[in-house]
Amino acid sequence: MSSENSESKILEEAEELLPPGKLAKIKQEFELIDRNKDGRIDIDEYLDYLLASERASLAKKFAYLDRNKDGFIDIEEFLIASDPQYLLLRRFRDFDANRNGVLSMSEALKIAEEFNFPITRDWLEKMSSQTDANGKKLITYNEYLGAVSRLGFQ
Ligand SMILES: [Ca+2]
Ligand SMILES: [Ca+2]
Repeated sequence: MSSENSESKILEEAEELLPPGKLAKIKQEFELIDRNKDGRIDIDEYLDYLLASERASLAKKFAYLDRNKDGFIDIEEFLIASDPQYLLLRRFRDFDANRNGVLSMSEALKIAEEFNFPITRDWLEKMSSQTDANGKKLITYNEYLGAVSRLGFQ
């Protein structure tokens, strides 16, 4: 764009080049961004405009992460947001009463039901490497996470 082109000349030309209505839309957006109406967009006007829409979408994300809707993201909510497996691991530990890192097949299946994982006993037994004193299959945290992620769940 050469500097001798006046604004009206540029707009005239654009009118001819663009499909009807398009220029009006672009002008409207330009004027919206150019808050002090000096016919140019400065860096602050540009950033304010773009950050405003970013703020709206981040505010939505914040509301989603604030699971108990108290207006804050606490460390637990942050953990859940940061590690998709955290909730699952925590549930696993709830069931693992003696904290030895393994669950029975029926406990593992109960968790699957809670999280709506389409996991069958057969599938879990296939992933399991351990048995209890009675020869019944047990599943570890890692085996369980492996079984879940192989089904395409996080
Ligand atoms: Ca301006
Ligand atoms: Ca909260």
